[in-house]
Amino acid sequence: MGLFDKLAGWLGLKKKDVNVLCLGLDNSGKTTIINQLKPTNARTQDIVPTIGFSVEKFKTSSLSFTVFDMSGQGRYRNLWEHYYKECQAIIFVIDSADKLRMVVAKEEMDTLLNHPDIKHRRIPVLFFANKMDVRDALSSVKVSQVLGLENIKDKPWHICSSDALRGEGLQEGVDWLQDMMKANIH
Ligand code: G3D
Repeated sequence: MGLFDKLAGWLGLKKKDVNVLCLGLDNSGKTTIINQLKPTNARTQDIVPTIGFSVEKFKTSSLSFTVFDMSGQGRYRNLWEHYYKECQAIIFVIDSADKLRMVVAKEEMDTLLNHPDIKHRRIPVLFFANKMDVRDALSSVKVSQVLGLENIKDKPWHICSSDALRGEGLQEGVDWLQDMMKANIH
């Protein structure tokens, strides 16, 4: 059962649509996480593997996920930024074992949070410090320090360690995100 099934059911009753963006560098674990989260009856809507840029969308009647890589695709940036306007929640995935690229992840996160379509909105942002099972992976506290999350003052955010292969840590993050989204929907 997808971890978002309950929320999808609740949104269905409320007749509301919610778009969740799942972002992060390539290889951070986005696809693995989303496969665990997406509601069981979600359909893959479109996978658009244009050169250098691919977006995946999953949708149930009420909940949709848009997933894409933020790395190595600088010139496609305007294509992915197009999705910012419609999102109501963000999941940002970090490979806690990839210390070399953590600074790149931070740059991407800063650019995202300063984008005009994101900056002034109180969108909840859930961070997964993924691959916690890898030896030498940074703890969620350390990842949070490297990313400077304490500087995010204008949005609710939360960070969880996760092992997406085993599904560990995902439920805690999803519970937090669902609470935030429910609080925003009347
Ligand atoms: P992406 O969608 O962000 O590009 P993927 O990332 O979900 O495709 O994952 C990239 C690789 O990391 C995959 O390995 C996947 O199995 C692995 N991975 C994802 N999450 C975890 C985790 O929590 N722990 C560990 N150890 N590995 C993880 P492959 O070998 O298939 O490329």
